[in-house]
Amino acid sequence: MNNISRRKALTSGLATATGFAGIAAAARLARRYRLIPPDSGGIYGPGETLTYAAQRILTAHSLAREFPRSMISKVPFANETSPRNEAFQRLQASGFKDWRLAVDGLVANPVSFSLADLRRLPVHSQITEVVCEEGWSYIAEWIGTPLVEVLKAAGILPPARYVVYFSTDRDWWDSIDMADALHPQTLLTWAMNDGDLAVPFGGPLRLRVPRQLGYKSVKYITRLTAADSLKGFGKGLGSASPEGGYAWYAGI
Ligand SMILES: Nc1nc2c(c(=O)[nH]1)N[C@H]1C(S)=C(S)[C@@H](COP(=O)(O)O)O[C@H]1N2
Ligand SMILES: [Mo]
Repeated sequence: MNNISRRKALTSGLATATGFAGIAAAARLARRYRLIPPDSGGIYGPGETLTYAAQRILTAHSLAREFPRSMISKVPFANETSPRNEAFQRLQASGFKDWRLAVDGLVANPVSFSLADLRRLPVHSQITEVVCEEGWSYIAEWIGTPLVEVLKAAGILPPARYVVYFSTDRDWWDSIDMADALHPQTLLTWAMNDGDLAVPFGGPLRLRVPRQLGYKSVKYITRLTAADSLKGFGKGLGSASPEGGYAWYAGI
């Protein structure tokens, strides 16, 4: 089926799928088109599947809202994060010159980038909002290297369906599907507003995923893995968030 008729079949299917039986029907449809999120099991599973599948069909390429410069928050709010470990502090003491971003998994050339390497790739900036599930938000300009550029440089391979990303905070890891990984606003951010990305905001390197809630924008990124399945990571639910009761897919 071509993309448009596939999309039509899927949206009309999901649209008529209302109510109890409907959710099961939508889940069957989603499975057929491989739109099953990794946290599809359990009580909330059918709802997660419905949300993710419907969002992907209707808005796979849409842009997160961008704001004018005049709306940048005067006092951006850095959420409290867990204490940095010693290795992080050593890297910070030398101005992060030895910070590395490793890219591996389903790529033709596993590579490791320094921050200087990243800055030599095409640069993108956007003024978007960080939205926390706890109800607060702020707007800032984010400047960095689109994730797609890094994936291209590493030679991402066709079987890849997800990018899993890891932080120096071991409890913080997450993943996104290829629609978000290749999206122009998904940004390996190394600068914010008028300067380098400060540590409380995730410096030296944060993955900003502005089409999803703040918790998907993990700070202190050190490694990316391209994978065809999320089963082998953590408890197999796609990220640390569903392990703690939040949705894997957190589209806004
Ligand atoms: N490494 C790491 N990344 C993180 C967090 C964290 O505690 N550690 N908190 C997440 C949550 S829940 C939110 S809402 C945003 C908050 O971003 P901010 O600190 O820039 O406001 O960062 C996300 N990324
Ligand atoms: Mo959050």
